Formats: sequence, structure tokens, C-alpha cells
Amino acid sequence: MAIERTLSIIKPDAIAKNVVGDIIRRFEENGLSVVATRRIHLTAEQAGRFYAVHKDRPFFGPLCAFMSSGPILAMVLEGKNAVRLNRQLMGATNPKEADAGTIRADHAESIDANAVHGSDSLENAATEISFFFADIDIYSS
Ligand code: IDP
Ligand code: MG
Repeated sequence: MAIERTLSIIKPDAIAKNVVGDIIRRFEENGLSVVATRRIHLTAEQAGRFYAVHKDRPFFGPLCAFMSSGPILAMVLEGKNAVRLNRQLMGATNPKEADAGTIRADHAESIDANAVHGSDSLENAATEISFFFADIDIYSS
């Protein structure tokens, strides 16, 4: 299994619920290390650039409004199979469909406000990490 890096974002709803520690605990207990962090309040324009892949979807406007509604915590997670493992820990996009014990099952209210973002492939992880972090900001354990 390869050591990978992936981008995780704790979204505004989970920041407002003050569950940052619980979410990071799940990553660490499952073998992922937080190797970079950045707390930032995106503008709607910046959120739109991050989610440009979804620009033609009907939920794009509300998604950008939500992601710029409050601060987020962007993180780089590192570990074996980090991309897939993070997606497993997150659970399905719609929390109603998320497996019990996943972050979204436990902390998300709706498909819009679903607590966390995670890169969906190694290629997208590299692009998304570089959106928030320079190489010099990331320190492996
Ligand atoms: P993901 O976050 O599980 O990777 P994506 O399909 O990449 O899901 O969608 C990005 C984000 O857009 C989701 O996390 C969610 O916040 C929002 N989203 C996706 N599909 C819908 C929808 O059908 N209605 C409203 N929001 C959606
Ligand atoms: Mg996605």
C-alpha cells in the first residue's frame, strides 16, 4: 500500500458545531497523520474556483454560498491509502446514505451541509492540496 496525501476540509457546519477535535481524532485513530492545516474563510469566488468541476451542476451556487458562509479547516492527511481511507471515514455524500459510524452519519445534517470534503482521487488530491498549500507548508511526520 502506498503512502499518499489527500486534502480534507472541515466545512463551515462542522466548524460551527465545534467538532474539529472529534473529526481529527477519527483520522489519527485510523492511521492518517495531519501534515498541514489552514483555517480560512473563503470568498464565494474562491469556493467556486475550488469546486470548478461542479460549475454546471444545479447545486453549484448553493454549494459556493455554503462553503463561504463561515471559516473552514483545510488539512493535508498523509498515510497508507489516504485518499480511499479518508473517503471511507467520511461516508456517503448524502448523510442519509452514509454508513453508521462515519463522519457524515454522525455530524452532517444534509447533503448540502455535510461536514467534510475529501479528495476523490490521487490526481485530484494533488490539485486540491496545491489550492491551499505550498510545498513548504507541508511537513511529513
Ligand atoms: P463529495 O463531497 O462526497 O465528493 P461531490 O459529488 O463531489 O460529493 O459534491 C461536492 C459537494 O457538493 C458535496 O459534498 C455536497 O456538499 C454538494 N452536493 C453534491 N450533490 C449535491 C446535491 O445533489 N444537492 C446539494 N448539494 C450537493
Ligand atoms: Mg467530490
